[in-house]
Amino acid sequence: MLSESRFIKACRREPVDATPVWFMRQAGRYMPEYREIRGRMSMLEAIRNPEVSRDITLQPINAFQLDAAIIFADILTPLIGMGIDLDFIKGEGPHIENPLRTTRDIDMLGVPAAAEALPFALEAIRLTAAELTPRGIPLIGFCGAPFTLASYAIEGGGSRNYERTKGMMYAEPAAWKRLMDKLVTVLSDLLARQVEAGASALQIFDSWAGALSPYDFDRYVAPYTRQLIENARKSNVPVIYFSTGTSAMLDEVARLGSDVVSVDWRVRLDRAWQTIGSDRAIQGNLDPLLLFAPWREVQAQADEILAQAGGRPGHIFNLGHGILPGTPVETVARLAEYIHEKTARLEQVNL
Ligand code: 1CP
Repeated sequence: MLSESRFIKACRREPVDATPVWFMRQAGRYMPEYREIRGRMSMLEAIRNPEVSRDITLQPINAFQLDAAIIFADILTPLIGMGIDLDFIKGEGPHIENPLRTTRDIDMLGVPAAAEALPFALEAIRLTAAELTPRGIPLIGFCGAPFTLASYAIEGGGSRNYERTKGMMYAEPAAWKRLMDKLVTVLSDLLARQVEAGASALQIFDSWAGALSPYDFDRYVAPYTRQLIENARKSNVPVIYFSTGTSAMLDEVARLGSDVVSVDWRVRLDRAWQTIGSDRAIQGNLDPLLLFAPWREVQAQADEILAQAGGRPGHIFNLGHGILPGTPVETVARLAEYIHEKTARLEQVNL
């Protein structure tokens, strides 16, 4: 049934009645309903409570015309089960008390099964899919990519220059390989279990891959990311690879083998598609900052993206990165509606 949904059809490059839309980080602080829940509990408490996770996941689905939901969780929670002491600090973001600094730290990391380390995450997917399936809306399961997760685990939080991460990569290649292999094992299991629990598609977030040169990406990172994608595709659901800042190495990105490539706004969608190849679906690519602009500007730039997609099957409208806190809710609502209206009309014209 969900294979007939716009979103899944577009992932498979089948024709659709209107371009599907969802927004990365569509559940979050810009929504008053979300702030209300977070006023009562911490980020980790919310993630560890399957009913709360379900309720937050459904908030944007109930508020806007979206064609897919993404489970409320975080890319960093799998690190906890591996032995990393993670917390989310208010106003600062993720913080790790015991970052990986030595090869011994890497050897000490556990490789737990998702069913043991993240039972709440799988239960949240079961509860959410039970609500969404009758409504015909697919649920996206996700994980972080090995490089992006390693960067948090090694730096201890967000980073500007990734000094320690690259330092480990260059100076301790054998330990780096062991770390990447452990992450691929943990993440492959997590993705497979998410599909078993009811996820209809999988997205791999490689938010910081753009910090790498094409050489480093190919040599130190891509083999592991490719392996993760290959493992994920065995679950027979579409796999989306998302990254930012990678527009100068989209050929390398395409070679990772995902069904859908998510691109940011630093590249024209039509050029990105040319590089990636017409045998792949493409997701993107409005600058999330545009949602703060007057509607005429949002509309003009959304029109431009749709024109670049050119009505070809396999376009999923999204942002190039997550919705920012403070984004006007009305613009999010209006944009989702507008994409549907505009592309439904386009199809009639084409007929
Ligand atoms: O709708 C959704 O997408 C919600 C589910 C979700 C997802 C897919 C959350 C909830 N986080 C993520 C992925 C995630 N987490 C990524 C990849 C996507 C991206 O690049 O935006 C990354 C890098 C993280 C790490 C993380 N978690 C950050 C970024 C810090 C940095 O280094 O810049 C932050 C601030 C968090 C906390 C977090 N996770 C999710 C939310 C809604 C929040 C904010 C918590 C809050 O303030 O209430």
